[in-house]
Formats: sequence, structure tokens, C-alpha cells
Amino acid sequence: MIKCMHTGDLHLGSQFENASFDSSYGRQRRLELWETFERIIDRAIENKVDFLFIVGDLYEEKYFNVGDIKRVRDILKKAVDINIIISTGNHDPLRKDSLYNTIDWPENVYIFQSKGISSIEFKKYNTVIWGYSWDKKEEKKDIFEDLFIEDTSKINILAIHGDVLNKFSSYLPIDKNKLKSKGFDYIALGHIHKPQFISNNISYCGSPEPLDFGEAGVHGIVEGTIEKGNVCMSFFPISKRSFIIKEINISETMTQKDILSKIMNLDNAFMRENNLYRIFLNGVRDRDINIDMDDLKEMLRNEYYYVEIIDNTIPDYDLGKLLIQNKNNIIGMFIEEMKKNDLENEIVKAALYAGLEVLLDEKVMK
Ligand SMILES: [Mn+2]
Repeated sequence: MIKCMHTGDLHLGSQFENASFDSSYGRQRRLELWETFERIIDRAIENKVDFLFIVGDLYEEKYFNVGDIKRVRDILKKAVDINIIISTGNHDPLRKDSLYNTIDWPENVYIFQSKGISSIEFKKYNTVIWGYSWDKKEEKKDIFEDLFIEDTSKINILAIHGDVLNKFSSYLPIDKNKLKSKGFDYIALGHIHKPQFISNNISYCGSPEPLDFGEAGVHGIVEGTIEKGNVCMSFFPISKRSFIIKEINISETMTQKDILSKIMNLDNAFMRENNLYRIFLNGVRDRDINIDMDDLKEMLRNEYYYVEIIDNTIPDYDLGKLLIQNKNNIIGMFIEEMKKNDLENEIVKAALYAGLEVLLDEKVMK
């Protein structure tokens, strides 16, 4: 039985260019990526794992320098008793001039080559690890065609960066069924940032520290034990922060204060002070309330570590006044028509208001 830990998609050095938050948060997140990387290594040491798989996108090539790669090496150096296996990905491809090749690695760090899948045998553990490093940004070729496991009495593990969810992917598309038929005991995948088990012995560890609101939910690593015929690998949450997306329903009877208190009571203080939130305001608001985003942000500054509010509310309309103003046009006709339905019904009302919002907008544009 061997003890394993599976991580990847750290994206160390990321500049968070496409993130919605500003550069001060970006800087903080960049430090937190390092923090989390160290926490993973410390946990691997503490749990005395035999193998640590790092399955690509360990760092962002574009923003990394020699100092950074030395920092990676020095963190890994602490894990002297762990076999550290690296298969690179599309963000940290292995080429002659890659940062990976600018320094000497400790003996227990193994970086797979980029010319097809290869394997390393660990006799002491009766284990063979297979892997492959990318050498470019995109990869469409089928690298599994000639792959054949010779000794199935040994534990055979594949660590690779690729896409098993989309067969038309430009990022090493892998046919799930073909992969299953190869006979690996465990397959450690990288590339998809949402952690997930494809089957009991195939999993994406996901990004241990989520990078943006596209990566909402829990993030961590995969760890456990592997023996012939018995794989016990499971997800373990490890991220410092989460991206959380929430919706709040607003009604026309709510005051500005009500809305604010709803936002504040969305989660407990610990959650609010540690995570990044995106909150959608939906529904109908009192037509006299203008939700001023800058004011809101200022009021919530001490309540949330980070919050974005997206106002999708529509004002409740003064139907009587609108009817008088729009007697002979399509807006008036629309209101008359809708009034034939039950306006107390929330769905009918929502349809009426949504329609009015479009029609009134058009009127203004003309
Ligand atoms: Mn990635």
C-alpha cells in the first residue's frame, strides 16, 4: 500500500489579469497561492506520504523568474522523504529553455520528459508512475496510442495534464473509455480547475486555491492510499479562501436599509471576512430607491473581505401614471393587455415589469 497526495493547477505567480478584483487583491492572492502551496507540502510531510503528484500548471510561465523557481525548489526540498512527481501543463510547458531546466532539482523530484508518455519504476514500492510533460501551449495529438502497461502485478499510476471532459479540446483531449481500458490503478489528472472524481480511480484534484468567480465552491487536494485492487483516494479542502456567488431576492416593500441588512446577513461574519463574494440582487424594488453601488460598497467595506454587487432589480412602476402618459402607444397597450391577467400573481407581475423595462428603455433611446 502506498500513501499518495495529488495536486496541480497551482498557477503560482498568477497576475489575475482577467479577475474582476483589482490589483491589491491580486497581489494578496498571489501571496496566498504560495502560502497554500507550502501548506500542501507541509501536510504531505506531516502525513508521511510516499508520493506527491503535481499534475501541471504548477506556475505561470509568463510571470515566473529564476528566483521563483528556486523558491519552488526550496519548498519542495523540505520533503526529503517524499517522491515528488511532476508532469507539466500548458502554463508551465517543459522546453529546453524552461525555468524547470535552469536549476538542479533534489534527487527525490522527478520531472517527466516531454517526448511521449514515459514511466519511472519505484521498486521499493512495487510501483510504476507514468507521466508526460507538455512542451507547448496546445496539444491535440493522441499520446496514448502506443501505451501498454507491461507489468500489471505492480501498482501503475498515471499523472497527467489533459482534458477527459471534451474530446474536441485543444488541451490534450483524452478518451475516457480508452484511458480506463489501459489498466491504470489510479489516474491523477490536472487541467480542469473544478475538483471532481471521474470514477473511483480517476480524478481531477482541481486548483487548490481558486483563481476567480468561475471557480466558486470548495477547492483542495486529493489524497489517500492506493494498493492493488483497492484505491482510497478522496478530496480534502485546503484553500484559504473561496469564491462565493449568491442571489438575493428584493421586493418593492423593502427599504434601502432592508436591502443592506439582507446583504449583511447573507453569511456569518467569519465567512464574510474570509471569502470573496459576488451577490446578485434580483426582483422588483421600490421605484424611488436608487441602489448606489459606490455607497453600498462603502457601507459593506468592513463587513466583507471582498464583495461585488450586481443589481438586476427592476423598479416597480406607477401603472396609473404610465397609462395616462402612454395612452396611444405600445406601452399603454401592453399595460392594458397585462392588466387583464392577475397582477397580484408574482409571475405575471414580473413579466409586466420586465416588459415595461424593455419598452421604456426603447422609448428613451428614441
Ligand atoms: Mn490550470
